[in-house]
Amino acid sequence: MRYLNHVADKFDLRRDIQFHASVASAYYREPTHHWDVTLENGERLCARFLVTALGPLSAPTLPRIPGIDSFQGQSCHTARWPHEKMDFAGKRVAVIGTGATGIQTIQEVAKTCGHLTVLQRTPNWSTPLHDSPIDAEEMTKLRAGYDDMFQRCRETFACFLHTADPRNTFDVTEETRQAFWEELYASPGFGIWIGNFRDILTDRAANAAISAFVADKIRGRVKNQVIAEKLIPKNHGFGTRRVPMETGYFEVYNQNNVTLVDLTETPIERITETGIKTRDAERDFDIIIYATGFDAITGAFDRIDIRGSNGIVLKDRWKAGPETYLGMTVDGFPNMAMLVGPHMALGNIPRTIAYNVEWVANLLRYARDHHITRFEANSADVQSWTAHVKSLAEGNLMFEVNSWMTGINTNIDGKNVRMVSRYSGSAPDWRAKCSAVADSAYVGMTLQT
Ligand code: NA7
Repeated sequence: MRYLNHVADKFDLRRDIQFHASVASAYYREPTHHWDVTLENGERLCARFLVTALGPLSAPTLPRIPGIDSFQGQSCHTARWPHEKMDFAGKRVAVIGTGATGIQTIQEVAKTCGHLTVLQRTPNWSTPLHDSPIDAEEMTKLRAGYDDMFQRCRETFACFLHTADPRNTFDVTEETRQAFWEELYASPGFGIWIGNFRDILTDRAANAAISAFVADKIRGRVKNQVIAEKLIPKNHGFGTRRVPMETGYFEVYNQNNVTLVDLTETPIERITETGIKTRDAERDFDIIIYATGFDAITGAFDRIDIRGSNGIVLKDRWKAGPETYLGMTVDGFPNMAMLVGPHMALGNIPRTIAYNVEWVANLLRYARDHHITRFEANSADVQSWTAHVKSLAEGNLMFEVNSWMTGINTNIDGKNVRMVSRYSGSAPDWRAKCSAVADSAYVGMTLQT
């Protein structure tokens, strides 16, 4: 927050931002080639071009559990965390959800609470983050290396410093493999996921081997082996969902003030005025934290009534999965460009978004300089880009499991069928394709004055 405020101040950005402006609808007007945008407070705005910057993880979802409004204690979704400090000392706290957010929340709350109850539906493969304070000397070194770091992030598959090891899992001996995995498990950051053998997400045997390695680590860290088994995922392999990074997460279950409730054995029946009723017990809580995730990638678009030419509704257009050109435009929605929309390379978003912003800004600059009043992706090119994105997902084990990355959200109607909503090729490939389009005066799009 401090950093974002610093950037806003440094570049004097606030004068160009209208805060507390929730957009209710955006309608494209064909006769005049412009967008009419209406805010929830009724204010109306008019613009030639509409750039969406909605974020892939910005539409939080609460679970569909009866009685959720009846709880009299304190409760919140993790993405709507109160600005005032929450005090857990001596409190009975429940956390629902064990994704990346739940895991970070659980390991912090467990430090100070009276009693913590974790309500888990699906465990996730979590590995150590190993972060630590950076001293002045190291910071100086890091600062001196910024140019190299940014250059490396431009070159790697997912724009991270880490990138896949060129070897396959079974190219090396068992001894070398185990030593490599031990090294990754002991290293900071995403290395064990992003910097692992190149085939861990495409070869089932390789994926099973790294999963077995991480499962043993969990068994070694959790004293009660019945609980350890509950914390080891059984319905998906390591890395096929976003790997939550943790600091002391598994050790939390060795504390006697922490209880793990397995919702597959005893599902939640309702939230009551005083707590949570599962099939086998009723527990009272002072605080309930919903770490239940997001209607990801397309969810924030679905929450706005976006209508293109001929009144097509974007939500309907994308019912069976998003269709885009380059992840930045959609046919039927002229003059609309997306930042971090579906079908673009995600990876290290702060890095990929920089290119995304430049590409869109260049398109708008080109339109201004060439007196273009209307641009639209051609339907055939949207179809072929979408087919290309889907073909990249083939054989990638991440697309064979339920997760926010495959568009599954059990708390929303119509989000129960897996879809390919993100580009899974390399970021350099994606950028090269997008740059080729821009360099050829926007092949695949129709531009009109
Ligand atoms: P996630 O990763 O989508 O996790 C949401 C968690 O909430 C997950 O464990 C879900 O279990 C659980 N959940 C959702 N609905 C329910 C209901 N109704 N009952 C019980 N449990 C439920 O969201 P995060 O916020 O943790 O992380 C999102 C991304 O943000 C993360 O990957 C990073 O990239 C940043 P399920 O697995 O569906 O059984």
